[in-house]
Amino acid sequence: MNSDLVFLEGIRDERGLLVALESHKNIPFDVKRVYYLTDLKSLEPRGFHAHKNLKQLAVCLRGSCRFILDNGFEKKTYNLENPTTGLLIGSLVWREMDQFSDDCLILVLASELYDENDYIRDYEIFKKEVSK
Ligand code: T46
Repeated sequence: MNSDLVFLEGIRDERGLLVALESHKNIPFDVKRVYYLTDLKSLEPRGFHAHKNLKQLAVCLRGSCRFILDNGFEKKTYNLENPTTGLLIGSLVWREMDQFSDDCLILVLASELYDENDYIRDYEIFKKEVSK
């Protein structure tokens, strides 16, 4: 799978924790877009799509959540609950997110600007795309 957890080294001192995210240092792409998800509902799963080209790094800055990634051949579940753990999500990976804690805050860094044409929202079309 072209997706995995990455450890994001932080700098901790008596004042708290600072984690720096830098393109081509701990993020393997140029960051063109940043967004965050909050006010999530534990019973309202999200995702259910893949992207043709987009690569992303998701970090659960506060609280916890679950990502289920599927490359069409293999499915993996990741529990994110730590601001020093990032989940790199490659292109052509179907994602579903759920089990959001009430305080969950997810930061996402993306390799491309928002483009609805990059989405594959139909699982059967996704399966055909990865089987090419
Ligand atoms: C992913 C997870 C973690 C924008 O206008 N700009 C944006 O940058 C994004 C990401 C979304 N939108 C619009 C598109 C929809 O009308 O916001 C609405 C919700 O987006 P979406 O249904 O894609 O949200 P999620 O939470 O299902 O998925 C998003 C990302 O799309 C996805 O790539 O990995 O967050």
